[in-house]
Amino acid sequence: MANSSLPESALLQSRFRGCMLGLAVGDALGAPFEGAWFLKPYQVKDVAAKSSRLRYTDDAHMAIGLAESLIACKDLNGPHLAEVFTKNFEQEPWRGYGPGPPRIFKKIRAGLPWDKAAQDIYPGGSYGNGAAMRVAPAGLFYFKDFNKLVEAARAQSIITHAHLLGQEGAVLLALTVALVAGGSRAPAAPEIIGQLKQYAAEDLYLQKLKDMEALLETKDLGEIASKLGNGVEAFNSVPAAICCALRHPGSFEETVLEAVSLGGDTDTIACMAGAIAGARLGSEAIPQQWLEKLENKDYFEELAVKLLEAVI
Ligand code: F2R
Ligand code: MG
Ligand code: MG
Repeated sequence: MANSSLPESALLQSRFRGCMLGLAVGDALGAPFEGAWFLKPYQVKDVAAKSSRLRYTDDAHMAIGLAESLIACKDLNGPHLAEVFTKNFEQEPWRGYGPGPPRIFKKIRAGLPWDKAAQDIYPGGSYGNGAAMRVAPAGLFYFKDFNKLVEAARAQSIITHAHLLGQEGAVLLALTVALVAGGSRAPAAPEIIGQLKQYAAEDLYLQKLKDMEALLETKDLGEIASKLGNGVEAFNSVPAAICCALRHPGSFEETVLEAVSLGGDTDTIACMAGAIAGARLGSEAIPQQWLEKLENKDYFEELAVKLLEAVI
């Protein structure tokens, strides 16, 4: 993509659209395979080609909620966001939510404070990937200020994911989105990994970031899944999603097809990888045949435009 030749505002608009559309397309492509073993990219393409609609799940649904709240409040507002997440879930509870969030939304409705309701849902809180899968709009919104980005990524996490490992996954994903969306040219993989290491406080993520460096060129997807993970835990999915995006810096299609091909939590890994690839390459890089079928495509674009208007 020749994005670097576009004027700055058009470039940013393309990247913001690319991120919001990319996360939804990735989620929808991966959704039919969630929990599957390894796949071949052509299997993923075939299922998408035969589908009349590409339907997204809780991942993109919660990203919509985060974008709506950031746009309405012009900042991360915990109580407002908790209300938006809860209301959106109540309107569309069939989107395939993880086990924890619906229980938390009930507690919020029963009057528990937004930053307390998730504390005892699992021992130490949830380290599921639910906080990371939805965080990309915060990466866009705070792309100019990494301190605020980290604070916001954590604040949006604690509504449902109190565990530090759940929060750190969200921080790393949001930072990656900001790094590729923000500059005149997206940094190369070693530079991105180096920056992420500076923000990784937990040894588990630091080790996986080190492992990622050695996996950028491998042809063995099994090695990626076994070293970085492909599961529902944040630490077993965020590194894999970042790795897929860094391995294919010039292709949205290759990024998301690889993310789904890893198997496991396919919708979520592809959602996060799609957010990064879309933010890097812009909306023009997303195959038209997928965009045409994407459920609520116009709304994802509208949110992207409003997010950008709120930050420039
Ligand atoms: N829910 C699903 N997939 C199930 C199938 C859906 C089906 N296709 C359908 O259409 O209905 N996917 C979605 O859930 C994942 C995000 O989950 P989230 O929001 O993080 O939920 P939760 O419950 O907080 O955590 C998920 C699991 O992680 C483990 N876990 C978390 N913290 C733990 C802790 N402290 N100790 C032990 N285990 C912990 C638990 O197994 C949780 O159930 C995404 O994949 C999204 O797509
Ligand atoms: Mg899902
Ligand atoms: Mg999932």
